[in-house]
Amino acid sequence: MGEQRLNLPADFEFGVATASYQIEGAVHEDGRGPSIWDTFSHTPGKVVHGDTGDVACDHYHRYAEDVALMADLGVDSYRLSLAWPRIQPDGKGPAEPRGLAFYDRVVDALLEHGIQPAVTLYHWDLPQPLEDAGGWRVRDTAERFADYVEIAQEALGDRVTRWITINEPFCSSILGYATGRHAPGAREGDGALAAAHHLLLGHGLAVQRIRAAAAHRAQVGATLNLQPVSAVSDREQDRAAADRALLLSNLLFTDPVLAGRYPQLARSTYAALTDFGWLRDGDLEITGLPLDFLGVNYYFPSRVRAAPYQVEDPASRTADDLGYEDVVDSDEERTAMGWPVDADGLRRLLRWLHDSYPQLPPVYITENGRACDDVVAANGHVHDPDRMRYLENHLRAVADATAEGVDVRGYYCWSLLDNFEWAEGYAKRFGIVYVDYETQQRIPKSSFEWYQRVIRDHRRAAAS
Ligand code: IFM
Repeated sequence: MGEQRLNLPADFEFGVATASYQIEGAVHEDGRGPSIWDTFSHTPGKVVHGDTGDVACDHYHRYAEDVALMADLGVDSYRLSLAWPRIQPDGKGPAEPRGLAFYDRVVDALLEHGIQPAVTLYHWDLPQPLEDAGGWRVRDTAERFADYVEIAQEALGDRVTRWITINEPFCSSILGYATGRHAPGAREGDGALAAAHHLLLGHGLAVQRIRAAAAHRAQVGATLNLQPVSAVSDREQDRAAADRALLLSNLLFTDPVLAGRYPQLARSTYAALTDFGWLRDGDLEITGLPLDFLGVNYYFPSRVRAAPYQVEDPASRTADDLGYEDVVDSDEERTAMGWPVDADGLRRLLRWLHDSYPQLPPVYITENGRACDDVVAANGHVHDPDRMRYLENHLRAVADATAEGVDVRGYYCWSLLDNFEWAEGYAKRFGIVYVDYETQQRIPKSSFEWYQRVIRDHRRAAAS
């Protein structure tokens, strides 16, 4: 592995990513308020083994050790997220200085090691009081989000120059409000579509606030999780099913953000569920504000065939009930999550973005990685060749896309640490650093050493 050079641009950036609720723990400390994930994870039956983020990786107390690990790894940038309920425990009102002070410490520690922070403002931990008032279904949450973003920008904007407004609005809206797999666990039609819209509106309002306040011009973007989508056959019903899958996984988000529109297919597909009453004049100019970059999270592609709807009456369906199902061949490699492995899917996705959106800004891969059933061997090592191969092949796919003309500026591996994998709890490990949750010991896996070499070799080659 790694004998052949990765043909990435000389100034290509390498990073790692995490998110607040997945690693921080300390949920009752320093004035932090409850988030929807505290509520959800403490609800019996929602998370595997009843796991919660109460302690997670205890990063709140061990951040210095984790930053030192990143320095050793040699990354250019670290993508972290801020917990809104640490900064505004009720989701509105004055800032909690102790919450801001924690992120001050983290940002300063990163900069001391020459690591650029890339800060995600919303990675799913909505303050519970805002959910009690309607959550992302209501427009007010987008306005509250913009206020919180302004507080964060004022506190950290002198040092943070890369902001990611929202992470994976598909998950926050569709998994949160349609399938019920994620917090807040709702199963709705119009509510889920309204949530998607208000997340994107919140994103646009955040872009405006950051640009208005930034002393120097900060880079601002959003992170979308996207998939290349194909039909299993040329049959008309499978091709139509693939169109609906593309709508739900990509177009509902890429069109408003990259083209300031909703696709016609959204109107026809969801005609029985919604009258788009939540869409106001001027909203799409805000969701579609030009961005400095697009963050793309890629894990696996979608291959679909037509399937029966779960609910007969179109007006009573949830927003994800679109009459298709994903197909994975029995001989395809899968990760510990059950997700198919297809590195070229990342190249195809990047090409699709490039070909579909003339206004596509530069792209950062803000997440990519895989879960493996990692174990600590008798000699204390964690050997994860499947992850190394996965990461290498996906980096090669990025290089292929850049060779085809897509402007990709960097890559963040998901994740630095094993962590709380949402509804899967601690059962799935994505880290390049193993976390022993009993002792909180960190053990860099062989993929950590591999990534370290990739970064070092790239720097050497770029300098020569
Ligand atoms: O752990 C998540 C992350 O929070 C968002 N993107 C996908 C990852 C793996 O499921």
